[in-house]
Amino acid sequence: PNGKSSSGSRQRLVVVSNRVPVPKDGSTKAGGLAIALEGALKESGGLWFGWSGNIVGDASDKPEVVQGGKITFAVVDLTQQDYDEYYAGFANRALWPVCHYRLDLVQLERSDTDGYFRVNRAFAASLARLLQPDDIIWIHDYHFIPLAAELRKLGFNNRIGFFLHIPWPPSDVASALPAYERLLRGLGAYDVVGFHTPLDVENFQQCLVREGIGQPMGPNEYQVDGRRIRVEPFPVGIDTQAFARTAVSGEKNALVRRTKASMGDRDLIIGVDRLDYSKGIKQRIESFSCFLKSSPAFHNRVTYIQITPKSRSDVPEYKRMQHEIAEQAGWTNGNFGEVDWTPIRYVNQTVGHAALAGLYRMSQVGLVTPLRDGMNLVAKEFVAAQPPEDPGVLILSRFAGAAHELNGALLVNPYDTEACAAAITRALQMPLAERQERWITMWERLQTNTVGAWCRQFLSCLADSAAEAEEEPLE
Ligand code: GDG
Repeated sequence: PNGKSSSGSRQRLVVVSNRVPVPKDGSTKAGGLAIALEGALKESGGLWFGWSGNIVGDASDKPEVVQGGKITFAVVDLTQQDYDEYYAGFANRALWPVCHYRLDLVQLERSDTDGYFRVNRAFAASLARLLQPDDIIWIHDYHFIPLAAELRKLGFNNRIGFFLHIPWPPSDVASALPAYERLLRGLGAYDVVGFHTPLDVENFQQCLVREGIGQPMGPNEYQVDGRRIRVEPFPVGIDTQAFARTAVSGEKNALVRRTKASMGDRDLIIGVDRLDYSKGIKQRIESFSCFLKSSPAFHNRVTYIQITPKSRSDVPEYKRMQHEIAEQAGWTNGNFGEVDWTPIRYVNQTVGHAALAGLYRMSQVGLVTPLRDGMNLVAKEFVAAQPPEDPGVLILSRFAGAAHELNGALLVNPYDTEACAAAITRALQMPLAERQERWITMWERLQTNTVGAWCRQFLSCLADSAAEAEEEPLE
């Protein structure tokens, strides 16, 4: 999409992600990120490759190819063993907890580590069937760290970039990963490695240097195993204008109207998260209980809606957490609720996109308090959905990547339940002028740092890295 190939034609973009939004019945159903990637793919005509989502008895390495307009979608299946070891095992029980600083939840199985590298090798072999020499390749997320190294082994010299959607921890934490050095060298096989925040970049650089794997070559540039890599922050955004429009039209949504009617004149606090321990939902409910305890004047004056679709239910840590959170919510309602008032409406359901945007818009407070989060798009969506004449207040964890950008939020330490409770009280009492002042700085930021800008910046960095490599080849 950026730059020309040696033959002078536009280079094709190849995107790799674990799940691929293959169009069904001629239409795609995709979130903001998928839409942005689709936009980039359409520009040059592109290929989107990944897992089909299917588990089969005998997986073929020949991808199934579906044409959707200018984009070619190509997917492969996994066997049950692949899924258990690569996905539920190494990706979700080793990489996910370590990258979210949760060493207490790490499960190390040698077979999972082997499975992770084996499946990456198999993905590389399948993708190799479709690749052209000039393709520019953008690989997404923790499922595919070793993919570039496997492609290099097969002889591909293409420009390959990697973006990690989750945090990268400091070296003391990261080194708890099995095959730590191999993963770092795997990341060294990319031309550009991108993270959400400067902190993630700093942590990763520390890992490269401490392990003696990367030699600094210049600002954000390292030499790893004879290759040059760039390591940069690219904070992901949303399609801000489109989301704001959806929120306005979402006010007319039937669910939003029914919810509004059921609230009476109570204020609304909203939380939206996949059911994941990184999101700090249990601590958040504790904070809300603490708020109710310390502020009786707000009893029956406020409702907290927590929308929490289930996620990764086949991973035991997630199952355990589902019970804990449900118990916590039930306890709070039993303890503080009244016959005509349920303090928390806790739902394990997915809400439609327009309804969600409409619910954000009618909320006085957005509670986004992950214990650790790469970025957190809910925080950005909440801000984008607010009415400028009467904006709600965002309470945001300082451990979300979004905290680096959204400094108009009330930043909190999510482990400090009393401080979070005080922030809820402050948000509910905040004067209009202060709410507007805080909101406008965040809104302006979200106008610039959109998901489209994120895509363009990453791809232009990847294209520049190619130009630099030609100008100054390594000895
Ligand atoms: C990973 C990183 C990073 C949630 N419930 C419903 C619903 N959602 C949508 C939200 C939002 C998205 O899902 C969640 O995105 P987040 O960014 O908050 O979190 P992760 O899923 O953990 O994403 C994260 C992200 O990748 C991008 O790089 O920001 O740090 O962990 O868009 O709105 N959407 C609808 N109904 C729901 O019930 N329609």
